[in-house]
Amino acid sequence: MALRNIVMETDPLLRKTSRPVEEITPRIIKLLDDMAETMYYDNRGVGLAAPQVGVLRRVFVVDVGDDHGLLEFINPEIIETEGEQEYQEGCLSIPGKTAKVKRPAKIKVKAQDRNGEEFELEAEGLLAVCICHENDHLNGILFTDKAIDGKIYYAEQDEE
Ligand code: GNR
Ligand code: NI
Repeated sequence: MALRNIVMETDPLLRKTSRPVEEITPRIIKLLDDMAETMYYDNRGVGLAAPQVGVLRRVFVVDVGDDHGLLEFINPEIIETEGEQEYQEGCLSIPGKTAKVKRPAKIKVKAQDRNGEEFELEAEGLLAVCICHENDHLNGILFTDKAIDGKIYYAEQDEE
């Protein structure tokens, strides 16, 4: 495994639409492993999408610290949504900024796992927020685009 560099907000890569994974090659498996390691390296990371490490493929990983543990999504599709919730979001590509964003309260997502098996997952709370946030990355959308009333908060940077 290896850490990958995280692309920052101003990089045009973050505005591109990622392409579906057609075949789960060893390269995609390594991408998933590296993304998990990179996400865990920054202890605030609860998710990471492939374009954030410069790979324009429809892949993301999520771990919100619940009993699901690490979840890997290949070619995800949000197939149902219900209700609304607001959450103060951040992004590893946009350090120091947060904003409140409105997301569905509950979602159902369909995706493939690393074995190519299709699965469905129902999520609510932070897990639903995070899956929506990561899915937006695959479409070149950042949470700052969706900030309620356009309000961006400039958070204190953590000390190293
Ligand atoms: O680390 C992250 N924290 C976070 C907090 C609230 C809502 C969404 C997130 S996702 C973010 C990691 C990231 O940038 N994923 O793309
Ligand atoms: Ni993000």
